[in-house]
Amino acid sequence: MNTSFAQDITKGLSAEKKHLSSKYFYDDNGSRIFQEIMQMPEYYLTDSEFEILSLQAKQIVEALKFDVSFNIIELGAGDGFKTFKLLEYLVSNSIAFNYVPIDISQEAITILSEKLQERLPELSIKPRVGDYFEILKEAAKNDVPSLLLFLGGNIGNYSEEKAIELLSLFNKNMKVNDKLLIGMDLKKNPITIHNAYYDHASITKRFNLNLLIRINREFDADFRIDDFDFYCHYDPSIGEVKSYIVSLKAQTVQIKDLDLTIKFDQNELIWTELSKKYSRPEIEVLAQKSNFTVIEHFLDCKYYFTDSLWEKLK
Ligand code: AVI
Repeated sequence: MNTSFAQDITKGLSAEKKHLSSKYFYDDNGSRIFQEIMQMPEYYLTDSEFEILSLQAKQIVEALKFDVSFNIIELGAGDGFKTFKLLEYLVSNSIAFNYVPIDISQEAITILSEKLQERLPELSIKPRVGDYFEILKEAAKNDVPSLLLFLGGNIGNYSEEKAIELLSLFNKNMKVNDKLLIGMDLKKNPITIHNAYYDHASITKRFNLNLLIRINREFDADFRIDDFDFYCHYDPSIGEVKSYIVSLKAQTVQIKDLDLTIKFDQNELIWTELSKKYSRPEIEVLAQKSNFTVIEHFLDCKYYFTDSLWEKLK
């Protein structure tokens, strides 16, 4: 049994205000639904970041100011689709580097490595499966400068406190002058943001409800999926999209393997996800609080998203 998931379900569904973490969205099925989300016309984040890495690879590499061979360590590499353009630029300009993609999924890493070897045969790729920090710690031991990639806007799924904790941990496992390129979604017209999460085809709804399907399968629970719905809300004054699962009626759910009976009132919510949107000053503060300095922001042409280049301070 996945024990941290079990503990989080017990704690989250027994709380006065029910909650479940979006980190549990990504079982095989959830990862597939997320691929669908990234292809939706409303989900501008992926296209914006792809544009940045396609059109500004040269500027990003110049801003690194690494004058020797370096490592590019990608945290949560997934299918590596976005990173491809950056790697392609480096390879075609004969710049010396190793690409170290890290992911918890062996399957994702195998597919990524095969694809890259086929499309960029000259690329030096050293894929790793496992815990980010173990691998980062090892990388920090050698003298080779590193560029860490944390793309896709994933930092936005952490509360401010957790984001600072995570970024400080990255920082602790980096060498002075190492760089971090971090993808962050920017504040913009609230309707654009609302539509990216409240999509017409209800793919984001499926993404959320898949969490209940996952709990049914892994813990022998009896959530009746049709008796739940999805709601999300963007509050532009604080830059937060919050997503929820809504119980459509008063009902009781058994989670047999956890010996739990959960009661829901009609319209009761389970908070599932935070997707934070940032202003540039907020990004500066986040960098400072985790011992980085912002070198430069690389924005797409609509100013929707930034790949922000940070440097570890002494
Ligand atoms: C992975 N993460 C940055 C996505 C986001 O935009 O918060 C996950 C997601 N949730 C709903 N749609 C996409």
